[in-house]
Amino acid sequence: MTLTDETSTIPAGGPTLEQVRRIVTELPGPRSAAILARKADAVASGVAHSMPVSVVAAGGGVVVDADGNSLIDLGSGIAVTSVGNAHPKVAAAVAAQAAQFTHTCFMVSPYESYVDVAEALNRLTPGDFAKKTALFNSGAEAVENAIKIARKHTGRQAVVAFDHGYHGRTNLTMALTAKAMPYKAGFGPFAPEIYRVPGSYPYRDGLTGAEAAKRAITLIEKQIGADSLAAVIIEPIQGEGGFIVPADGFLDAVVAWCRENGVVFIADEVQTGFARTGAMFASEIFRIEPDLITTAKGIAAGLPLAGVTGRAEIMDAAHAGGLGGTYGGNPIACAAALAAIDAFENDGLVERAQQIGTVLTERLRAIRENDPRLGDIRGHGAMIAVEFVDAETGAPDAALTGAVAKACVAEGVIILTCGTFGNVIRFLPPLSIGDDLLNEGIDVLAAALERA
Ligand code: PLZ
Repeated sequence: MTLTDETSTIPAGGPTLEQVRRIVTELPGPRSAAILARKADAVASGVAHSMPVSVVAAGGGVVVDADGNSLIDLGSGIAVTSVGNAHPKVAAAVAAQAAQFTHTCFMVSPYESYVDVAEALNRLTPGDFAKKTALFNSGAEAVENAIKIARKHTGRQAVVAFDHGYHGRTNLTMALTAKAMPYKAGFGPFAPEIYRVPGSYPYRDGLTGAEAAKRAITLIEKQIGADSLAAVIIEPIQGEGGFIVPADGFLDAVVAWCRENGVVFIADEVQTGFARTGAMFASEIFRIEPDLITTAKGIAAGLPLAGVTGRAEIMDAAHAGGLGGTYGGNPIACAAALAAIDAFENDGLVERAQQIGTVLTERLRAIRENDPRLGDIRGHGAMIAVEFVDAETGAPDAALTGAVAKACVAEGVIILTCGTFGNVIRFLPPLSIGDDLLNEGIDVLAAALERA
């Protein structure tokens, strides 16, 4: 099936899209270049982009641009299109809902799909206790609301976040986010009563989970005091900060301390949630049961939707009318989420994420055998990263990372970097990608590394 206009033949998106890497022009090609020139004139410079293309279709494991270039997708729009771009069930659910009603505002006239999503989140998130959910539009908004709820529940104000943490770009979440450039520089003043402590970064701190937890807890007790602390918020695997997997024992020790001290433990699973890590939620990998969990990204396959889910007595602390927003839990986004959740639960996507993790990890380890610049390979499931270092000193090598990423982009592989030191390449492929494209993407990376 194709959509045609006078000038071009644009393929339909979704899994029927030809699954191939094909570069037919330089990037950007002439059509993309013309659109990107208009972008430069019309769109604020602060909204940057990493791929020099203008997209017309995507699906399976590829993204197609306006010039007919077909790129291997190893980013999923930053961990969002996990079920696959333009997934047929999602596309059908969105179209059907759009034809039915597009918006009422759930706070004015409620509808069933919001309740369905809440029930699904209450059921799927870890913890065998009574839970409730509230829906929002973005990951940052979910995080903001989790903090509001924790403060209301505890009657306390302080919040602890961690080194290398990322929680969003709004004012409160900028304060929670660790990295200044590009997220915070020049945008202050930031929200008060946010404190940052070191977490667990085994490759760089060499601490056991118990040691790292003790270091964090001591700082919290000495510098903040448990009596003032509403919440501790952490990504079970830190995303933008470099796919940092904490040492065993770190998260459970922090959770146990929070519980002893009446502090709300919030797991930010915006990036790790929904099968991404080879578990429905990364908290399961570390056997923790957070009091509150924030979700977004993968939940609705690209439609803007986010959630806060957690212990019913905490979630109910906010007074009626205290939580909400015009669009939170929009019916089209909820329809997309229900279709995506159906795919996560019934199409073997948790297992597929595990397989993708095995393929990526084995390939990257084989490359490392002859290339000590690959300092650390880490992650779970379809959330894998490699940290590049100077082979002699072990210092972060952002220049190499940037050069390799740039070479991959030029050859038609969508690759994302991350990390506090800018020296991490992360792999977040859609779970709908085939092994052939996955391997081809790594082949391109390996060749780029040899040249770099
Ligand atoms: N919490 C753990 O990963 C978003 C940010 C991309 P929003 N991460 C991608 C960018 O440069 O803006 C994220 C996250 C975690 C919160 C967020 C924020 O989610 O939906 O972007 O607001």
